[in-house]
Amino acid sequence: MRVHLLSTAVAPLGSGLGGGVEHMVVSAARQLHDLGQAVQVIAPTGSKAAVPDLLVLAGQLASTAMSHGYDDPLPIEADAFLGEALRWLAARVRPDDVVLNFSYDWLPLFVSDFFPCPLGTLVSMGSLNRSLDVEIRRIASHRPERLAFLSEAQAASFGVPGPVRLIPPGLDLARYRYNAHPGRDCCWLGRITPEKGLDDVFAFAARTGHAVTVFGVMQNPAYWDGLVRRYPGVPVTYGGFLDRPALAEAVREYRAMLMTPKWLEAFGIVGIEALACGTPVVAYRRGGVGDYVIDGETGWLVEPDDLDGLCAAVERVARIDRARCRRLVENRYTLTHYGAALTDWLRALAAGSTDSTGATT
Ligand code: HBI
Repeated sequence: MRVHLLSTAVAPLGSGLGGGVEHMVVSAARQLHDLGQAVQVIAPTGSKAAVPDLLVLAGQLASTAMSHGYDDPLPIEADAFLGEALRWLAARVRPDDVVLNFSYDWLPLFVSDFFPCPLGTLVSMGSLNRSLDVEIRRIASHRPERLAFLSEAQAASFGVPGPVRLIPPGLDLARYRYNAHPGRDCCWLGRITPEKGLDDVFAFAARTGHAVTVFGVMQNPAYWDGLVRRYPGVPVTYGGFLDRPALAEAVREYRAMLMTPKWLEAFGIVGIEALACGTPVVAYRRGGVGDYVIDGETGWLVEPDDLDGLCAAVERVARIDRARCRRLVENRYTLTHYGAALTDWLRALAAGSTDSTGATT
């Protein structure tokens, strides 16, 4: 069996524009390789990743699924990267190979019915578009082993009946050093774009005077500039787009991480990166964060968009035991957990079981 990992089609690996999915693809390749699988990653031209076998293919990148309305038709370009990649794969895979698709797009879901080998999709975002929802629900009902999700809240957004297979990301804990004594105030991490809710961070800092360092790829500079103009003099600073090792070193210095998404964040990998260093997370109760932010134990959950609640919760972060935060990641979100979950999924895909949890029925 050869395992082919199809990366997100929105951006090259290494650009940061693929968000947490970039981390999931690269760490999946490394883990499966270490477990003895023959693995190949297929990603758009320009990709850079330290994986055993990286194949880059040319083709139009996909426009982000966030840019279309729920009922909009989805664009498909004749020379789309995804079309090229699927054509390349269809011509070469053997029946006992498996394709793991990390792109959140209609085409790989659709072709999975006719593909010459099992093709599973790790769904990386919540419900955004009707055509994708229909396809995901259809696969969930007739080939459930071909789907995996990041969190229960995300799976529920598609109206997929449970139980579902969950494969949350895993971290290399050696890279995240625990810190019991942080010296800095608050941090925020994510692509700088409206759906991540940076507005609320500026409003929070303006109201409380807490300093916030913002890390992440500057996807939408006009959005950032607008916020800086709207909130003159507030203690929010841009810390740049750091690579993951540098980020791990930075995040451990903060007393709290804020997560203020305006959309259903499927998981929010930055949240477990913070916890891995002992940094508690103060987050809106929206999407996958509820899986690892345990109210009063690993941080505080705030009702979505409740700015007063956010301000009050940050004042309570000293009550959180930082060692407990680290332990949660050790118990659930290591590379070992991730590799085991992926291996189990490969087994289910190869067996063609009909139960989404992997049990053959
Ligand atoms: N949009 N069309 C499309 N396909 C994706 O795979 C995709 C996306 N938007 C965002 C996204 N993936 C996520 O990976 C974000 O983490 C960037």
